[in-house]
Amino acid sequence: MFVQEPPRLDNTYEADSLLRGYLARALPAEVLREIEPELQELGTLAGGPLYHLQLEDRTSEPVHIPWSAWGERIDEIRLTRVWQEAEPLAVRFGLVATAYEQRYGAFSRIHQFAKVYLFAPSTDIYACPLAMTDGAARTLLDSGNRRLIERALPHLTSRNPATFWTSGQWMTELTGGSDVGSSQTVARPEPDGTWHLYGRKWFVSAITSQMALILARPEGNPPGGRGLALFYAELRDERGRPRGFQILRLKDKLGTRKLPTAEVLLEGLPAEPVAGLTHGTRTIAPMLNVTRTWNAITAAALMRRGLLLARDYARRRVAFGRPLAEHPLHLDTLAGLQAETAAAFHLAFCVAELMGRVETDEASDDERALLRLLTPVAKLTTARQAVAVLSEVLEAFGGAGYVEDTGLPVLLRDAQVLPIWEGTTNVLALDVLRALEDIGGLQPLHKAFDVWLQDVPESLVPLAREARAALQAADAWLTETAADPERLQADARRFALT
Ligand code: MFK
Ligand code: FAD
Repeated sequence: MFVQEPPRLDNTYEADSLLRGYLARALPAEVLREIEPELQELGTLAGGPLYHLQLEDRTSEPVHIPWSAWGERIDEIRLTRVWQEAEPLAVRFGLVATAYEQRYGAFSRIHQFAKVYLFAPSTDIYACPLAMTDGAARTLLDSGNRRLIERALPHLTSRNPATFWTSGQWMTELTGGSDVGSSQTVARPEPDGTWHLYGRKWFVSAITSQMALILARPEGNPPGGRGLALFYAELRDERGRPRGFQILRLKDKLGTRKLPTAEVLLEGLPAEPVAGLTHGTRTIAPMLNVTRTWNAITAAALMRRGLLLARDYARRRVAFGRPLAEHPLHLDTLAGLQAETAAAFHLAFCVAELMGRVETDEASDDERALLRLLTPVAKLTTARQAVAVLSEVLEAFGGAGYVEDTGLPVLLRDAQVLPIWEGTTNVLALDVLRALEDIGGLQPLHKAFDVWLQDVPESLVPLAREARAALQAADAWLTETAADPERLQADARRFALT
């Protein structure tokens, strides 16, 4: 009886010519030489034991235990096996720490995100708490709050699993996840100068985190985002019990099902302001920009995982007398996916490169401006590409791509969250407009383009002409719509996606 060979993964670093080619161009040779053994090790784990554990543990999900057998409110969360393995590995490989140790200066973000890119597809969205942890570290540093930096940074950037903390990002309420300024959670001061939070947060991912950055409105503050303040809270007491909040339930989601995302009732959670008692959305913006970059890297990584599997399968699956890999139309389909993946990869890593330069004070003003502009562009573009590419990847397996125990459908389900969380496509398209206003238009992009043109190979000249024409059209559109804000908004998504 015929039995189909399944797709196989090997060392995902070795197999990834896109990543290896990029790192060889982007990093000095001695840096690459030093970090390569680590990338090799991560590639071996990601394509071997972690991938097999993912398949083996496919159906398990986190469990919420609200009460102890004897009636005590405990809100315990039991995590899946992959998640239990992922945390110590993430700490050992310094998936957050690398960015803050800055061992390779401005290249440290490339180093970090190369590891994230290898790690993320094999760890069931454990990248989510890591992204928020990185975002919290950046936000606290940018806030300049010395006490909180000294208290939390050593945990967030720890290389020791016993002292490592992850952070949550508690923003979204029933009133609005895009319109965060409509939040109703209240912060009450106590006579002794401490603060307690009351309200309901509607989506709280990685609810097992030790700390969170939380938006709440100090009593008496005006409505809107400016009336919110950003608070820091340590979430559990020494026995692991929640401090002044209850987990109401875990969300029953389309994807990211290994990630415990909770609804939470705040009943006096002790918290501390991070940077004054107003302008909470402005204060949390560094968190948004960091997690949006993780989102873009994860999008590229999930596409790459799907493609590696589909390419391997094309060599094993025979149809009409020859492997799929020998059918011109199937090859053309895979080549299209490869092109989308490569484009997403380069856009995401371009943001990572700029972030590294900005964080080490090596960036010019134009590069700073470019980072502000390209972060939402990269998040919104790569997220949509991931959904489209992974849908096509499933089709490349035929019916098997639609069957759960192949471990393939989860790729598409997980990808579908990428355009929704951390700002939907529309919200990010509007953020592109906000960024253009902050940086004074498209000039930084024109200048970066001029620099790129200086070394453009002959073969890319027609493409460069097209890109120049697109930039000029964008300028014309900005001038044309300047006096018509409604049209500006209506066109924002089309603009951002081109
Ligand atoms: C695996 C991959 C990793 C992913 C992990 C994800 C796990 C977590 C999942 C989540 O979804 S967490 C929740 C994420 N929520 C969002 O992303 C919120 C989406 N909504 C927005 O982004 C809105 O645009 C926003 C809440 C920011 C609107 O806020 P406001 O206060 O109504 O708007 P406003 O007045 O325009 O902005 C306030 C200030 O913030 C302004 O500065 P000023 O006060 O100085 O004028 C803005 O310039 C600034 N700002 C807003 N966005 C910014 C920013 N600054 C820099 N960068 C940005 N992106
Ligand atoms: P809405 O804001 O109601 O949006 C509905 C639609 O309206 C969208 O299509 C949106 O694009 C559109 N829209 C909204 N405003 C505009 C506008 N001005 N112009 C044009 N279109 C607009 N949040 C957290 O704070 N912490 C978490 O840990 C967290 N984890 C999450 C995990 C998962 C799996 C998911 C799915 C969500 C999570 N979220 C979290 C919430 C997430 O950030 C929000 O769901 C998201 O920001 C959208 O907000 P919303 O659900 O209120 O949708």
